[in-house]
Amino acid sequence: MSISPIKTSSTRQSSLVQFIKQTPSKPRPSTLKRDIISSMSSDEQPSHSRTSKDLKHEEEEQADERPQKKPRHSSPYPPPDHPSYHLPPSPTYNHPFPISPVPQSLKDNLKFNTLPIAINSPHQLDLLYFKRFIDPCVTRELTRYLLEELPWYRVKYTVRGVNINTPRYTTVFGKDSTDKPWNGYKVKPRAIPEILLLLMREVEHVTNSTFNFALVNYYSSGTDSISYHSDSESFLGPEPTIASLSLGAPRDFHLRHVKYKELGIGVEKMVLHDGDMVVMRGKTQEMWQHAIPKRAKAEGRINITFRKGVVPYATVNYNTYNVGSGGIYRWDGREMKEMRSG
Ligand SMILES: O=C(O)CCC(=O)C(=O)O
Repeated sequence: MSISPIKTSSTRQSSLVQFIKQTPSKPRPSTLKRDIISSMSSDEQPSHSRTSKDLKHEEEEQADERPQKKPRHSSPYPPPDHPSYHLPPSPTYNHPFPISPVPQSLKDNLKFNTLPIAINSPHQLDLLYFKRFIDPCVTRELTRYLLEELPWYRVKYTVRGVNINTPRYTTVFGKDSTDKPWNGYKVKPRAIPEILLLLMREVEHVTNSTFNFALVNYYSSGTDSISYHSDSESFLGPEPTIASLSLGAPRDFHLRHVKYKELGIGVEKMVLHDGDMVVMRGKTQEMWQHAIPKRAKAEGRINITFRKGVVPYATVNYNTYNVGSGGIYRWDGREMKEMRSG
């Protein structure tokens, strides 16, 4: 892989040197035209909506040129020889209640922007950013479907005697890539629902990766958040690729280097909008932490991450911290309501 410096055409000079990576062509699109890193204060515009007229114009042109793609094959279910996701005994395996079939209108309108912008820094931040990866014509219906159909949890757990209330709704589907059978776990791994498989198939294609977990967060307001962490869990293997989709209201996404104080590296700030996808690759998880900080005001936002767990503990960990042992919440059209048990 060769790395060559590029000059920025932006009106604002980033404090970081900017690089464009010549990524392997297969099957990543070869049109990684620009490489943008934002080093800005939180009240500035994100790099993808800079006010520079030229840049905006260029982005609009690029958006117009983007091929809008339909999903590639008719079945959402991965083939039996999928390298990461071993098919569950049934498509609804261990779902706590039936998930309605995906409406045909939703399937028909699912289209994707497959052209990313590479975001890299000399400090081993390695991201791909797909602006409006999911076509805006379908994100509303998709968001509502996920809110209404998925089982949600507000997980409580204890770490070294401290009680933690997870400050967001969570849920998870999938199983690690080992041959351990689906019914061989104390926790109950749950089949990935059809809608998430449809998304996963497209994400796998554009990232040249395979996945076996879909973790879903719902931030119901600005007080819901996720604090700085990295997903460098050993159960994902070295240099994991994690694809992260956003639906609904915009939220700030912050990244900081693990040695940001010692090295004097500023926080990198982006705003993630409805339909956007960020793919974290390479050493990003090892060298950087990310967060969705609390905000005084924010509407609801869903986040879906696709990941690949490589040992059984991935299944145990993800279910423990995203499903837990408490009650199930369902969306009633206005808000989350805890289901009555029994
Ligand atoms: O909501 C997001 O964009 C980030 C989610 C995240 O960091 C996580 O689930 O580990």
